Amino acid sequence: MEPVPAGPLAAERWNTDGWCLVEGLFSPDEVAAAIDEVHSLFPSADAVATGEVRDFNLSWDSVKPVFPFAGRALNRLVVHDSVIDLAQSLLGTDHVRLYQGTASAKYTGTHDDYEQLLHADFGNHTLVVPRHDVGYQHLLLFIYLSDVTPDTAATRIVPLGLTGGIPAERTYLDLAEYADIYSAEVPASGPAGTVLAYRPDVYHRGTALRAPDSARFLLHVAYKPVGTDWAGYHTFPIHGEGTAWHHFVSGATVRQLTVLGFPEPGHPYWTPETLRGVAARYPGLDMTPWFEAGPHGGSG
Ligand SMILES: O=C(O)CCC(=O)C(=O)O
Repeated sequence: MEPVPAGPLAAERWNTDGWCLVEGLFSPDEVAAAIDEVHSLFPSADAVATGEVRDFNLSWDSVKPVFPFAGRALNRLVVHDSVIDLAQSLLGTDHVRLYQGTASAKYTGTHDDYEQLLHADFGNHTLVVPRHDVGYQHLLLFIYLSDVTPDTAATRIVPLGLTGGIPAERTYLDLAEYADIYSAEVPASGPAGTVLAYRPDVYHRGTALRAPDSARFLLHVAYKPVGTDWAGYHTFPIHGEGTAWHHFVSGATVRQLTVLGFPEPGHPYWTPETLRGVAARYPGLDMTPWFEAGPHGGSG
């Protein structure tokens, strides 16, 4: 299935197949800057191929860098207006929250070949099972930061229509029992800058790189509707004392902060005291919209 612009066709695929490939969400410069920055987090394909890299954990289960990243280019994609627009449109609500932002790398010829069983991500994205209607669905995204082809570890995906009979609680599919489902998987290929959007009950699996001396880099990003406390992956307040967070906040928009759970201008949280305190905590953040919306009472 080829990438399409965000719009009715992408939405139809998301609703019918449970996944779609979206193109054109970012400018070429934004993609190029993010690729440069991801290379500062991970070894290059060449460095791995030549054996130069010795002290880097290349296995898939290694701890991965998470949002907020130290630079601006990756953060920009995670909370890009077009990504938030996509989340709002596919989830059918304006009230969305980012709940995952992480970067990953895979290489040709490492001891971990990255071949996975078909699985659905709700196993580690929610405490319950997926529900499809508005207000309950979540959106998982892979933002490609290298060209992704069947030989460079394109994720294999199965359209939802073929997996409807699988019991709702089954997160992993046995190779022999579900051989017919494995034979129906297709690669989610696309050039750097493409976004794979998929639902948490869509069966998919990671695969090995077969192209010589190659690497695949991507961002894993997920959004959910407000109020779905049973779904999650990271918490952001844990980063509140870090320089990456402060750097991010100093350039962030109201919309970007809102999807992270920061109280919106006009929210009852804001009192004269909290307005002053937050402004003091983040001297680089232009708090004009929060001050203009005013306080809601309190002790300040
Ligand atoms: O690497 C991929 O293509 C998919 C990874 C994945 O599905 C996972 O780790 O859960």
